[in-house]
Amino acid sequence: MIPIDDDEIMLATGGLFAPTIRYHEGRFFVVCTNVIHIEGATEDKHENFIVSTTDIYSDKWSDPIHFEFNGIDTCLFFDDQSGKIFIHGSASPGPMTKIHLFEIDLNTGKKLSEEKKIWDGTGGIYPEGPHLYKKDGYYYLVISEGGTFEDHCITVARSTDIWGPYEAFQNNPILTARGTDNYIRYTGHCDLFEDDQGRWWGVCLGVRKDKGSRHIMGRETFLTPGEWPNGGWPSLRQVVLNPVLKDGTVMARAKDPNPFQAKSGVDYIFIRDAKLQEYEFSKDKQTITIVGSKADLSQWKETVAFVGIRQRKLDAQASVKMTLPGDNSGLRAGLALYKDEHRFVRIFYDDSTSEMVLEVLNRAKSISRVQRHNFEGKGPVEFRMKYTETSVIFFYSSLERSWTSFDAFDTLDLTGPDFVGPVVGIFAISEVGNVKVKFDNFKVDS
Ligand code: 6LW
Repeated sequence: MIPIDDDEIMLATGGLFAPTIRYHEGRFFVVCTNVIHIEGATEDKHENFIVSTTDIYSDKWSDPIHFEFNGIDTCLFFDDQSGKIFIHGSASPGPMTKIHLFEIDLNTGKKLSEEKKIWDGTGGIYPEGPHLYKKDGYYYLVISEGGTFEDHCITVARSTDIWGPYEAFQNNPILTARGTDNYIRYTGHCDLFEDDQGRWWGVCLGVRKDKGSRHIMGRETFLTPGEWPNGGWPSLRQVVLNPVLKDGTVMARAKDPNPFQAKSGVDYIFIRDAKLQEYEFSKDKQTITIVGSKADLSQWKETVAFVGIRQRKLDAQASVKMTLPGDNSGLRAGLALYKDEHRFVRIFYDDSTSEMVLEVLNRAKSISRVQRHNFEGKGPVEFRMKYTETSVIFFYSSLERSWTSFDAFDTLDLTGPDFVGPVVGIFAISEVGNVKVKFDNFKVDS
């Protein structure tokens, strides 16, 4: 647990940190870091790797090419001047991480040069998220500083030599929401790109933080317009929900249904290394049968019989129908709004007490609440979760009982300094072992 500003606590964060996508000579590359916490160790283990594909929508990627780098936020740069390929990243240890660079053999992951520090930012903590660009004869290095939350910002430096020395822009940061009461805050970790009309944009992380400090979705990805004059420095507009471009165009979210629909099942998320042999998905992905795990959501060592989809909207709903496997299954199974092993809310059927249960847990805020309803139903049970920016309410119904709800809870109960937002998932826990639970029509609005 890491204390953060205004005595909030950031809980252990691990797994895949910020990936970068790059395109070069017909191939898409994703470079990323899997951050592993080793119990009792003071340093995280950083597994850096590159995967690639010629068709980004094919869902067919190469095996990972691993490479040695003690840090996160690795990014690829293809230098048209030298024909060389470079990795740059945020080298540990923190909080004063450094931006390092080295040449790499993309086929083997082997370092082809020594690894050198090229910049340590403008003095903010955690210089990270480095992205190199070549423009008008300069190498531009855009990074994030200030840490993930209130002080997050974007700074830039440039050099005529990729190895430096890099000269910092006099008017850094080029993007930050610190010290404002904007709705969109914690903006940082930005990648710049030019669209096919020659307009520059920044795609960055941030949160939607309401006046009550709720930001249940955690960090989301935002797009903001920028400028990058020839020979000059890049600039970015403060991130707002619907930016108005110079030509008067108002940028708005894609109309529902969202055209960016993932192929069914490709957005399923599991907890740690799932035992996929214990999941059965029907061809149309509408029926999911899972074998209950002994490990519960609240522990952090083993995988759990859980499969979910990221919550993508503030005001929406999720639902699923569950068929109970019969008596003495020792089963606890249902629908969860899950952030991590310390923070989740779940509605579930408890076979050992024949009750419907709502559990709200957030160890970082010392919140632990349970509500129980007697439930004698035997047929299929339907669960529903309706959520808005400020509150969530869980319902259940069965052949024997019409829709019944538990008390709504404030999203502030699950809000906290974290990297990502919640996952809505189905789960099945059983001490008995080999208890199969069938879920139908699992839907999360997107
Ligand atoms: C990302 C790092 C960060 O790797 O968050 O806030 C990490 N900064 O740059 C996860 O997105």
